[in-house]
Amino acid sequence: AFNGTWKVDHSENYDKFMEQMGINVMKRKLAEHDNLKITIEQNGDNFHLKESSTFRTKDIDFTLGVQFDYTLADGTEVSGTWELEGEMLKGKFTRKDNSKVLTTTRSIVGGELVQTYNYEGVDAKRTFKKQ
Ligand code: MYR
Repeated sequence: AFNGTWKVDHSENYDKFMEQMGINVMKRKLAEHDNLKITIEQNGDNFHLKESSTFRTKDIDFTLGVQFDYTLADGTEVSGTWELEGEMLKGKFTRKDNSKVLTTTRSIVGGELVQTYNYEGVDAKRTFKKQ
């Protein structure tokens, strides 16, 4: 269900979320228009993602329930896992610099991919359309 190429369509409260993450206003302005595109290939518990945005292109491999390292577009390093709960992917990632936790989910809602984000009490959401 997650397989395919997904292009960001709109974001809600993403600026506030990034502000809570400690990202400065200039980077936030750029990130708001990052044209993020994610290609997802799921094979059982294994995922291969291609991320592309105005910041970078990146390949990501992870297995459900297995911890991996990831660097956010602003350089923040995190480590954590994705798990599947029902139809929803739930991610829990810990920042390496301050040990605080970022949680995120991905789910398909009405044919769109919805990703939610939470960090220190601030929620955001980005909606992606299938290409
Ligand atoms: C992935 O599945 O895409 C890789 C792991 C994702 C970890 C959490 C992503 C949160 C992104 C928040 C961006 C904050 C602004 C730089």
